[in-house]
Amino acid sequence: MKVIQLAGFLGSGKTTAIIAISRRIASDGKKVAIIVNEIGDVPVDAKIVSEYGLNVRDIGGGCICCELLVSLAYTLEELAKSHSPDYVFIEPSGVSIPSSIKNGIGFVKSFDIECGPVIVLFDGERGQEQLMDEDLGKFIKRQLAGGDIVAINKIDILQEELVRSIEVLIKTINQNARIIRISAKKGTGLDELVGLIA
Ligand SMILES: Nc1nc2c(ncn2[C@@H]2O[C@H](COP(=O)(O)OP(=O)(O)OP(=O)(O)O)[C@@H](O)[C@H]2O)c(=O)[nH]1
Ligand SMILES: [Mg+2]
Repeated sequence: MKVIQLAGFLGSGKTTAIIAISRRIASDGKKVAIIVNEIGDVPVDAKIVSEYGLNVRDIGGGCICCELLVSLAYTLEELAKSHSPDYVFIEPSGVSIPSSIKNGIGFVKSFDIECGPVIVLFDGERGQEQLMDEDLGKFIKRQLAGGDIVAINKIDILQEELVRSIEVLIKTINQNARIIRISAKKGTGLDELVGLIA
């Protein structure tokens, strides 16, 4: 069971990307499960995701990178026992810290679990403006720094020049990440992304 975290700030396209990637992997005959973390009361995203016939667990009422880290470990164990999926995608809330969740996955030791790469989505439409805000910018940088793969999303609505400047910017924040371009909505770049995680 390979566990892949797909992080990114609010509205960066996590749910759209997870559905698109999961459907690709599932169509190859692999079993996929998804864990969604919603801070608010209503697990809207979990409902959306389960409509696609994917196995979904929703952890609500708090953040899985802090107070609900144990719930995450428990949910992973439960999923492994009940469904033994090949892949589990985690959509943390938009305000979570990827490295903390990675540590939480490390707590799960009772079965065969492989920690896959951490993917951080960068919102190509709003991310540059968000980075310019002092506090928000610091937070988004911290998220980006935690990614093994940084995927610049929404390239379907971006000019080439802008995408290039975003790539340069991300390299200054995270020298080690593999930076790719995707459109979760149109499917561009998703084969490459699946190739990097599968
Ligand atoms: N143009 C464009 N819009 C996108 C793309 N991916 C996502 N969106 C849009 O961005 C908005 C947010 O997408 P979501 O997938 O809900 O983003 P999210 O990161 O899950 O959002 P939260 O869970 O609320 O943090 C929606 O209106 C999507 O349709 C993309 O590749 N291109
Ligand atoms: Mg979402």
